[in-house]
Amino acid sequence: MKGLLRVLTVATLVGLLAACAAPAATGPRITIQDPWARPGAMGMGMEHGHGMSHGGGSTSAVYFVAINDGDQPDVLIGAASDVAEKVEIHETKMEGDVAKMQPVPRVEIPARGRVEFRPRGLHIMLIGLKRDLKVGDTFNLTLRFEKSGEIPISVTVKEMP
Ligand SMILES: [Cu+2]
Repeated sequence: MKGLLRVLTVATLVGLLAACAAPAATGPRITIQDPWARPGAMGMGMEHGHGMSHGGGSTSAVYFVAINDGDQPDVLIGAASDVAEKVEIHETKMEGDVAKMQPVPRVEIPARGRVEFRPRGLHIMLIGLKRDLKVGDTFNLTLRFEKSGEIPISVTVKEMP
């Protein structure tokens, strides 16, 4: 009886230790590196967020590198900013010689991985700018992740490289 009790106690202790250690060791850990946006001007007239290019009009696009140091994936599911009427996750794809943008509902950031948002690839589209975005300006953008929740970032406006 005494032996059985001891085994049970040890088993309970091991179980408790595992339960305590688990939450700290698992989960995604997202950081956003070098967020920047191309310049854009507040515009009147029609939206052309889904045109052939990012040139002109009242749109801009935000680029960065999403890094996940955690041991579980996370998923970017949306973004918001005060500087635009609409903020969407987009991807540019080549169809023959034509670059086409399309909205993307989810972007997975793999465990211990990274995803680059860059010109001619994934980007955060700002549609219907409410103010001019000039080189050197900064503005706030909030990225929404499935597990990590909202991550606010400060974006700097830069000339397209
Ligand atoms: Cu776009």
